Amino acid sequence: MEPKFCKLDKILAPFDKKIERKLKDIKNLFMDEEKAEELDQGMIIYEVYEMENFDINCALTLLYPGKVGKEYFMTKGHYHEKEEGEIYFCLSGEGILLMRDREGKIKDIKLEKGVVAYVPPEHAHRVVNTGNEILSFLAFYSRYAGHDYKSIEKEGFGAVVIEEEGKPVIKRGDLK
Ligand code: PAN
Ligand code: ZN
Repeated sequence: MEPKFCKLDKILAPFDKKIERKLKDIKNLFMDEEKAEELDQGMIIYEVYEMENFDINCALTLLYPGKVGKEYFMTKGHYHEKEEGEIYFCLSGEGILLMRDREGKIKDIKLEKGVVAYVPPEHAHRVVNTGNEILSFLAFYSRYAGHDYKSIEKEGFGAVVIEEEGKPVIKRGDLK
């Protein structure tokens, strides 16, 4: 097992894996799917740079600012397949970390530079960019945690973050 390092110069470098999510990949997550169809499908909503290690992975997410209608850009959101928690560390921007337990109860933490947040096991998590600049954050999680996207795709998250009178508002309920 060799020690390894990454440099945080906008991206983790050298990183092992890069994921790009474009609007076309996640348009079905937004409430107003018609509006999503009207926008540029090739627009990048977020990028993830992952450093894979022996047991603990580290990933940098760059989530771009923007909205589909009133709804802010966001990540897909997932549960971990194993009962594993995760640490988020916000580097820049403004946003909301949404968490949903298995009963559908929603919790949230405001993200801004310097916030370290713990996502408990059995909580789906999604990040929403409520600001005008890139929201960047690091995530630290078990390499063996696994990502379950299907449950959220099937059940929905149960909360959306929309802009009302220029401010982000979390709407809970039987929403997407
Ligand atoms: C993060 C997320 C990253 C992208 O690294 O994977 O922000 O979000 P989605 O995976 O929901 O598309 C994390 O939570 N890792 O476990
Ligand atoms: Zn995660």
